[in-house]
Amino acid sequence: MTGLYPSGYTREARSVLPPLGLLSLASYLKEKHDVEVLDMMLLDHSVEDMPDILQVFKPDIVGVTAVIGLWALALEIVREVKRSNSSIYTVVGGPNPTYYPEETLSHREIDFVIVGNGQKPLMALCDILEHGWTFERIENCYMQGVGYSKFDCTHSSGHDIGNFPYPDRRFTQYKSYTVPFCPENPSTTMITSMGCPFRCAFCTQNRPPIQLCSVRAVVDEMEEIEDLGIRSILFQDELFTLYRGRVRTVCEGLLERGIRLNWTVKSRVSSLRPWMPGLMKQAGCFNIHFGIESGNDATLRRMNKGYTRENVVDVVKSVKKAGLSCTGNFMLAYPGETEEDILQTIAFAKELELDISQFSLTIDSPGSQLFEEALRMGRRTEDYFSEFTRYPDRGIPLEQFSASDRFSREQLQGFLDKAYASTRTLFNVVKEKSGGCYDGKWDNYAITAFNNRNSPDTFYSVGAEERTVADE
Ligand code: B12
Ligand code: SF4
Repeated sequence: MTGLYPSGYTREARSVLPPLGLLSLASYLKEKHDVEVLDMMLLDHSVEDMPDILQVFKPDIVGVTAVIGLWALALEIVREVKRSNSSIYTVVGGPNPTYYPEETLSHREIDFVIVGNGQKPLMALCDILEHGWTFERIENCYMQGVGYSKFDCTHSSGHDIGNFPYPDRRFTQYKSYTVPFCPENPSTTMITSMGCPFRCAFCTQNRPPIQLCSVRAVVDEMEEIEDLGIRSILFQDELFTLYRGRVRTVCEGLLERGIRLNWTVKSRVSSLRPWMPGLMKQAGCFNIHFGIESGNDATLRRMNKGYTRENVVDVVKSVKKAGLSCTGNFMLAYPGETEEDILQTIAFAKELELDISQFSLTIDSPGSQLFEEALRMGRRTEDYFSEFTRYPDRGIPLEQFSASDRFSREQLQGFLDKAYASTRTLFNVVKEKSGGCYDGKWDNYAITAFNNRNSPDTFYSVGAEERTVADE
């Protein structure tokens, strides 16, 4: 089986990160099946390369990861696989099919859709297809042509990330992943928990259950990463600092075993304990990333953030005092905000003197409380991600994303421009690290992910992911 990770950004200005989902699946499947993972983003492959790729790998099954932003591209890949060789089985999994399985399966080129953590259903599917057994119902797996009355994602504890082997990074060219803001490269990503118990109104990551890897598994995985010659790790946990005892034991484990890696985590202003930055620094942490979101206390309250501007100032100070760098994410044009409120947030980001600031326009993501409110108030009438999953060619214009209807498209763009021009951003880091030579456009600033590619004037702004994911 070959797992494909679609490519979607222009090369120069981005950090390419390993496809943890596919690597986790490959680690599990390799015990019984021949598996290859192709990171099309890393290798700069396009859909047009598919026929040649299939010639090389000669797969029986092709699995593709789908997140909403790259869904149009993922679907094109599946179509190209079927055009090149209709006898290859196509399987699609990942966050977007998990949220929208029925819409995903509405595309005839997809033979199977797997929801939730894919290890067990994918193994069962590969076993069946390999032995030529007739397809019987596999939990969390849906087959084309079968009329399902409902689509559910069952999550028993048997599906928790902690029950499966950690990702085997050797399935891709792991030394080729570099991240400009990491102190040393190569870099990789790691995830040790999924989910978050908080209830920020704009977020979709607070769905149960919370899944955790054991402390021992975390430290073992980091040791293997160090042995591979990788130097830095970006933790992708929504909230690494959620369980204090766990943070302490991971740090102590790293110190005891003498593991010297650079790492960065996402935290929440209200969940960082005063002792954490110092101990984390000793254990190799170089940066903490917060979803600060706003410089306006009224907006913070409406977001359900559970902290104030003043708390932010104290936490950022404590992080810097410990010698760590600090990254902050901000959301602009939250529903109810005036221009003055937005400018206050931009000014606050500047005042905090963060090492990196990231800004995004507020969207009311389906699945969030904000979206439910928009439905109740009649501002939304449909789940636009569901529509996009069914009809990706139509794209989603920026105006449709914005959760605020107070501003024109030009004004929204103006806020982003102002925010990025007046603070230190990732673009500055790339420029500095290249000795000032890098003069490209910071393309994360306007990701063309959701575009109908024929209409270049629609775009999805930076950090949508952080905005919904994370209290970084
Ligand atoms: C790391 C990350 C990124 C990285 C991706 C790096 C990479 N190469 O993977 C970066 C920063 C580039 C990124 C970007 C975006 N991201 Co992102 N990201 C995440 C994050 C924080 C962790 C993903 C991860 O590694 N998980 C760990 C692995 C083990 O889990 P997994 O990927 O879910 O995989 C499991 C299952 O999904 C399934 N599975 C996955 N793939 C496949 C494939 C097959 C064939 C099968 C059968 C099963 C299967 O099995 C896996 C193992 O159990 C998640 C949030 C989260 N906690 O998951 C958001 C998340 C995936 N991102 C999201 C979004 C929206 C985006 C963007 C579109 C944002 C934007 N501004 O454009 C872009 C898309 C572009 C892109 N390249 O992905 C959404 C997706 C929502 C959706 N409906 O699809 C998420 C869920 C966050 C959220 N709730 O908003 N992201
Ligand atoms: S924004 Fe962060 S803290 Fe808030 S619910 Fe989402 S993941 Fe949790």
